[in-house]
Amino acid sequence: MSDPIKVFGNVGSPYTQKILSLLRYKNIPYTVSWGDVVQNLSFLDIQPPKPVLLPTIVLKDKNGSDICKTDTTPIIRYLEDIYKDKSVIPNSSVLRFLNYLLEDFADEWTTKYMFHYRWYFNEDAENAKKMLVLQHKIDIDDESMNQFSDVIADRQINRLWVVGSNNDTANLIDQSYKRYLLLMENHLKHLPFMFGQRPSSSDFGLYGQLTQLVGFDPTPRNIAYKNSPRTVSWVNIMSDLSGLHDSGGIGEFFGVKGNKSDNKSKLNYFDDHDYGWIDIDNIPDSLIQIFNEVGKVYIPCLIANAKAYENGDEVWETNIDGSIWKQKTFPYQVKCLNWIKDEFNKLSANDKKTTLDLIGGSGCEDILD
Ligand SMILES: N[C@@H](CCC(=O)N[C@@H](CS)C(=O)NCC(=O)O)C(=O)O
Repeated sequence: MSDPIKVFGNVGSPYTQKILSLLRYKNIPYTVSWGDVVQNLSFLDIQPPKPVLLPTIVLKDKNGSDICKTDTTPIIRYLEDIYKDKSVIPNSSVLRFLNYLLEDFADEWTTKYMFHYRWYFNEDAENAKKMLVLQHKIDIDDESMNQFSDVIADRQINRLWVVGSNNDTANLIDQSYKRYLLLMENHLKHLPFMFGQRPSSSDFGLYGQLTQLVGFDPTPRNIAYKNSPRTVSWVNIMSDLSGLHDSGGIGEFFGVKGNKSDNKSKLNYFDDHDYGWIDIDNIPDSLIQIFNEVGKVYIPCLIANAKAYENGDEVWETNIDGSIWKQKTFPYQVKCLNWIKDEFNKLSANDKKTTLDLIGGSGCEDILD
């Protein structure tokens, strides 16, 4: 067996949870080190990446040397090349693009829910600041815990404006989160995953943020339990999909009707064939509705942010869904926008048309030309 992949991250980091769940699903051996990434890397004589992000993953290259990687979206594509079984990237180029866009929405927009609820309300901030210290060192004394908690809370609360959480945007974030939960509730009535009977990389992205929203911070947890029991259960299921393969899992386990033997023999996610993905001629409306939310809230941000970056403006504001959205210009999200466009431009003219027929009118088309 190849050396386990080393994951360095935190329990309270949604992107760490995203990658760990994906590694479990793909049955890729790993070890995880919780806590201070730089310190943990130093124990192994591994140089930290620049910038250090959670998670940082370390794997062996072909020559057996350690390579350090950050940023889950490219990491997942890198792993797909090495570990071909149980692919999380749909074969159909149209679905592949939609999955890319949804993963980006998960990583860059639903993380705004996460960061906002964690630090905006006092009750959540009081919870988070203690938990984040305790997850680093469970046996820390109370005085030190309180000291470190205050340092963490100060740092993070001061960064709320970076993600666009402030008094002007709080209501919009809250409304978008509640709509998103209802959209998930509705979609999960029809399908167990975003793009069918098997999880895609966007499922893991959405899951990562939801681990925190549903399992860590009191305010969004209460909202989720009230508004979407299916999302809450989905998060628990998503946490470990290591057995979802071959004839296990979906049939009896998920209660899918028509458990015929010919069906069963197709339940094979080990090879990268098409089984389990939705058919692009038969995309459920519940999925299209999710893209309506992407187009309503996230796409205007990407556009305004890129414009501000081009003009050298440090902050920008725009109108989203009838409300003002204000935030700091974020160079990384200019890259996100360009990567989405690159993915779209990889499509044939026909596939571009199919994509636009599916999500045209959502607002997503504003960045796809
Ligand atoms: N796009 C990155 C985002 C990773 C990220 O931003 N992680 C957060 C923690 S959840 C982080 O490391 N923030 C920098 C910091 O806390 O200093 C990914 O997908 O991995």
